[in-house]
Amino acid sequence: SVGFNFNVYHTLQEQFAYLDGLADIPGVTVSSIGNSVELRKLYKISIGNESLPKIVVDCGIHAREWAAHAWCYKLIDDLINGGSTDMKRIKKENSVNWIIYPNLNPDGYLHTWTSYRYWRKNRASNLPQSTCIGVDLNRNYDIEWMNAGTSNSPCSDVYGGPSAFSEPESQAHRDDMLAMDKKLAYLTYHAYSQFIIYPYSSSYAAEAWNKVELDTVAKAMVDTISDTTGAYYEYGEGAPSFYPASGGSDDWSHNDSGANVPISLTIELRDRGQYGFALPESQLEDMFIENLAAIRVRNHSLPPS
Ligand code: 0X9
Ligand code: ZN
Repeated sequence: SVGFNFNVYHTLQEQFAYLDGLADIPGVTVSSIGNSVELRKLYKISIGNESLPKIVVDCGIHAREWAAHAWCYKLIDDLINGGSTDMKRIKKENSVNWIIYPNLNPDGYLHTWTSYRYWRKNRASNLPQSTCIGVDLNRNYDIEWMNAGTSNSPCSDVYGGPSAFSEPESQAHRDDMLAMDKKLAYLTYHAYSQFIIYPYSSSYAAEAWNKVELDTVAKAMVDTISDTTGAYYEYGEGAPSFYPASGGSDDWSHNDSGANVPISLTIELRDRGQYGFALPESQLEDMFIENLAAIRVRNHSLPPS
């Protein structure tokens, strides 16, 4: 990671070079869970002993949300190097195996660098139905698929795809999640809004079995953020407090017909709309500080580095 500046946005090539460089570090495993539509790797980073309970984190389901990708790289670095040079933190946090998918939509991300900064979806061809490209991966999971806040038009930015789990990116994520045991939490990072969302978003009727616990954790996270940098984040149940939108990775991960992870949250990172997806790099440092604190509110409380 020598030379990798976490406080700036990186090209896909730089991201992949950084990830490949992690393979030499003891206690860190770098793998690929499959390929994207355009056959790029879907990286998975495991930090800590793989027999331990897991906290699963992903970033970059939506291509244009660059704050999220930046966050995953910072988290990886903090888990490996935070605290000291002799991996003191990795040892202290060895009650958890951290699983991080730092970029679940690499084709879309590349497109935001080369062609169109505000691309959201993957880069699936929708031929012969349409010449419009892409499926919204966060409408493609099998949880009330195509029910709400989504579209069956391939030209829409919230196109849910021809069927649930039609996309190689969501399929690979599903298969890897289902293959892992002892999952304590699933945290999927998006931008922007400064909002922590818990299930369900898929409909107003659906209710998480542990809604009280989810609400308590989300509140603790936003309080920690506020105490750390003073940033104002909101929190709440998806459909009523954010908006209804079905087929999301958070709801699928929580549901017992999906990955069955008790704590499942979408964290919408900075900002609240001033710069939106084009968050200035100058805000990344504070965003990291507040979210490094927030992600540790639960079992593994360590001071932020
Ligand atoms: O609409 C989304 O997919 C997320 N917001 S974003 O602006 N990053 O696109 C919110 C996802 C909340 N969870 C579900 N709708 N399941
Ligand atoms: Zn998003």
